[in-house]
Amino acid sequence: MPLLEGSVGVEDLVLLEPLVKESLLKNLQLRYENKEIYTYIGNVVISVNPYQQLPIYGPEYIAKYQDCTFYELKPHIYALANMAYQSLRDRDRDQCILITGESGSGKTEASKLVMSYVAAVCGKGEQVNSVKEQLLQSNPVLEAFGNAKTIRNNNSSRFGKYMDIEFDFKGSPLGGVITNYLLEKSRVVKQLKGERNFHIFYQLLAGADAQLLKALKLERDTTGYAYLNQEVPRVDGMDDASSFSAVQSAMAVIGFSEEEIRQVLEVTALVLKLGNVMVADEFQANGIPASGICDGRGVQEIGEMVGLSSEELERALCSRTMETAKEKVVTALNVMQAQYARDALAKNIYSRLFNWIVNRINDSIQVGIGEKKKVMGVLDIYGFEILEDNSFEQFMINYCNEKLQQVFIEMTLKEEQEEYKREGIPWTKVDYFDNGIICNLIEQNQQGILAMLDEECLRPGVVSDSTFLAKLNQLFSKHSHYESKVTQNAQHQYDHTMGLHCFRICHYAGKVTYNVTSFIDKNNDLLFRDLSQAMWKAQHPLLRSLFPEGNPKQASLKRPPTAGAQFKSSVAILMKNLYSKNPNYIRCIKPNEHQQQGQFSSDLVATQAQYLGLLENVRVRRAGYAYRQGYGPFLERYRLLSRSTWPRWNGGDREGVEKVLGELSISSGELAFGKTKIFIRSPKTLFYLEEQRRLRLQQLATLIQKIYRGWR
Ligand code: AOV
Ligand code: MG
Repeated sequence: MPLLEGSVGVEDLVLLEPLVKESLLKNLQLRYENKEIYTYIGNVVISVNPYQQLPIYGPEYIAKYQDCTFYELKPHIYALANMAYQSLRDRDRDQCILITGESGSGKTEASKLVMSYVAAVCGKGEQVNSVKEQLLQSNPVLEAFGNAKTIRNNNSSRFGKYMDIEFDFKGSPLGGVITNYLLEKSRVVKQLKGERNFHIFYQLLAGADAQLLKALKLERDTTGYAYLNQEVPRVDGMDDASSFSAVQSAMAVIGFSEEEIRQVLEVTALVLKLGNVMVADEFQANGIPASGICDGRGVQEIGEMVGLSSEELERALCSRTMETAKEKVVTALNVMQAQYARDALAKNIYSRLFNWIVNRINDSIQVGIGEKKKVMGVLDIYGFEILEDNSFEQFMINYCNEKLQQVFIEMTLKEEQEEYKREGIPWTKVDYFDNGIICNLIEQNQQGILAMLDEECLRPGVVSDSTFLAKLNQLFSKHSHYESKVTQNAQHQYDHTMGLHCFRICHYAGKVTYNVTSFIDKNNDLLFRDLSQAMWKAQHPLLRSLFPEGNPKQASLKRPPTAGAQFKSSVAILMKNLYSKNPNYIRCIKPNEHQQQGQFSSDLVATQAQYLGLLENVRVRRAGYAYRQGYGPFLERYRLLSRSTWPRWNGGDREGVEKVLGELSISSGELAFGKTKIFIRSPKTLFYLEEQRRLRLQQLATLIQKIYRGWR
């Protein structure tokens, strides 16, 4: 076979010849340059972000893919969505669609394509359509509150999302459940150079009419807000004002009442205004410096908006109450502490608001208990990130990606090899990197980095980010995927890029240096009780409901789990859920760092192809066979192709399959007979079988018509 078949490269990398890194890249590039952004490895879809609208989506294309089997048309996300949906509907297998790739590679767009495809092909009727609308409209709402412009992606997801779409036995959608993972809430109070806060803030300021702005006591100009990075008020190609009306109508479609929408916007405005609350030095009567609020009007406005006295709010922001068994001691906070308290409050209000919105959407789309369901899960998380300065958030995000890579390895590569073993088919072992060792380094009970972090957070005595780092250095100095200044010095490696407060993990997708500053604090994620109690005292129903622990009657002394522990357990639940379903993979690739169409940076793609393990994936797939099916169903589908098995066959399934394939004289190298399944090497043989079947069906139909006419 020539290196590249036709001018646009091979559609399935399994057919690539010779199979080496260079030809794989060249193939992806050639396709990309011809606007063929999708390529298969067997049933895995590789998607290279086009950064332009291609005319390959919409009803016409959906209709085309709906009537075809997976390999019949050009590779497309629609083909994958179709295969998953049909398998769910006709074979009663729960599905999950796993979309991975680094930040800006196109995961969120891919997930929306999957959802819109499924919505277009499943079920009909008024009731069903309204469910579909609600499911689809959850996207703009969650993107407004959970996405932001970053250096890597103008619409970057800053939270992880897993959505189960639930269907009845006929394949009509009943509703769904959304699970969200760790919003990057530090963004609420601070953004990196060139980045923005969450979209909703800008949308609100740009899109609210004068009346709404007045009611929320906001100014239209973004420059007045300390929490909004002043460099980038706008993003190219993004219309904040029109997005705002889209978000409002989406909320209405989902079922938020007008009152609920108003309250959500009030809380959003509250966060912005909180950022402008200035804390400055004051002196107590005894001369000890303490903090006070110097912009009284802001606090008063906030107080009026949420029904809280300004004294109460000021007290909560500027002092801290310590309770012992016997007495209460109130201490004044210094300016730094008070600013910290203010920012902690803003972050907490916003992230709790986000959770509330997700729960509210779930209330609308949830399915009645007891209805028999089939499920399709769609996973779209934040992609792997390497920034200049990586903190706790990147650590969590990359940990999650590490786990997903493990799912991919286990479910695709390992499963493929094991299936061959089970079926007794000869197999040449393909080596691939198993990242289990890195997952363990991070998450192992009592011994992993997260466990060490928790230990430091809970340990009495003086703890700090440095004691945490010291502990890691001591424990992991010999670990092959851990590095730090200390371990490097011990090995006489002098790397100037590594700071003293840093540790580095060699992730499957590359080395990332994490700065431990604030790890303890972010993991603790504690809010001074004064603040939660003040919020609970507010008259504003939504705000108040976000702080149930502020209720003195409910205040428990039990410490809530740390942010890391919560994240780890939600990731574990996610993994269990994914393992219980039939996986379908979309591997997204980012073609360049500039969010530009038509640019294909070979180096950048090569790195991604390498860590996504594309070559190993093709090798495994090729060492093997592109297609396999149990003898029973295979015979059922193709037995009409042989005189021995049609119209009647009394022998065993396997013998039947041998007869059919023998009569079609398919070369024996193309086939392997496993214990329970037939394996076919190339997709071409499958096309051939399908084509023969189609012709035969036509023949039979004509025959039946003839007989029928004869009878009349
Ligand atoms: P991500 O989800 O993988 O990043 P997105 O799906 O947000 O990446 O894609 C980034 C941008 O690339 C989008 O806003 C589009 O402009 C463009 N894009 C992606 N896929 C397509 C497509 N199929 N057709 C046209 N344009 C596309 V992150 O959320 O940052 O990891 O955390
Ligand atoms: Mg995204």
